[in-house]
Amino acid sequence: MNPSFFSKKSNCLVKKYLSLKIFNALEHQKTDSGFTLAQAINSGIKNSDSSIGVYAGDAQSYKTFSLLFDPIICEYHEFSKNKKHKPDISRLILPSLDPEEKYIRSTRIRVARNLKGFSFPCHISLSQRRKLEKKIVSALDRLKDDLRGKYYSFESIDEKELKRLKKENLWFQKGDRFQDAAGINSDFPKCRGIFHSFDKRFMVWVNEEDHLRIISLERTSDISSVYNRLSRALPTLNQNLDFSRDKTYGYLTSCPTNIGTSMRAGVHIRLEKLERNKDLLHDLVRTYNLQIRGTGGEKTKIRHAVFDISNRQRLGISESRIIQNLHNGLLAIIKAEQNL
Ligand code: CIR
Repeated sequence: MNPSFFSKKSNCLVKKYLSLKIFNALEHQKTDSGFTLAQAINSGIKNSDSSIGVYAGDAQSYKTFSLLFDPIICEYHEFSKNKKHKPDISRLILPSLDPEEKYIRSTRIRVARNLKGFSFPCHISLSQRRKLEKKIVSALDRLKDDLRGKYYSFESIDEKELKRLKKENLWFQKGDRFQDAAGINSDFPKCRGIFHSFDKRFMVWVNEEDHLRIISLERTSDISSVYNRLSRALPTLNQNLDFSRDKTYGYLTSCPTNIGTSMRAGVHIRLEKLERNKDLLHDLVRTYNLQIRGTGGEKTKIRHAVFDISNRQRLGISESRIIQNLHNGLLAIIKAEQNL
């Protein structure tokens, strides 16, 4: 029996696991920063098409509301709590995937990070968000060599720069209705901004869904190069920023779908023949534990046969293993496209 505030048509995991017994146990619980169960589940209540329907307001939410979060995490990530999440972000050298650049248009890898001592974006005050922005920008200022770049605050950016960032796809928008109901859009666009390296291959989104979204990208198929840039940047940033991390669940994020490595590594790939053989493409994607998103991102359509293919698994797997699996999967997909 579930508390009746979820829509009848909802299939989200929070509805499945929030039994009356768990609701009664958690209803009056709060984290030290004051985050409540009502806040954690609001997005799932307001959006009946949610897949999980919960957000964490701070690192402690994962413990305070573990009766609810644990079963959701275990089902979503096919994870069990006696497994250990072991990170490994060491460098990789992988053979070229698409040397003639016939299929892969671009490669992008992102991870999410939140800082210890601050609430997560759905539960942070404006003054804390301001303090956080300053701290992050000062760490970004210390990046060296090819990672050097500039921070563009959404509050002070001029029209011309804004147009350029939008045109070059370096921009992020206000969060969607799921994030909005969670409180992530509060005070937008205050204290938000993006940093990009002068060569535009490294980028950091500040105060989006997580405190930092750290992104490495290239308009090539060179996964090793994109991954190795990220694996260089992360320890450097970690010297000045203390990331929120848990022994079992890895890096802690606003949305529990991102915990663990918090990594989404993917390509935009043009597959004209597989587009007409979708069953084969979906079989390959399943076999290699990958996922397909639309050309314009999550919940968008495929345009001109360009698919966004990325890893599905983020928890209970290391960063370097995610990249190797993606590489193997893409090799098989390109081979299938060539053989059709
Ligand atoms: C949901 O529960 O559907 C939203 N809060 C978004 C979850 C993240 N995205 C995803 O699972 N693909």
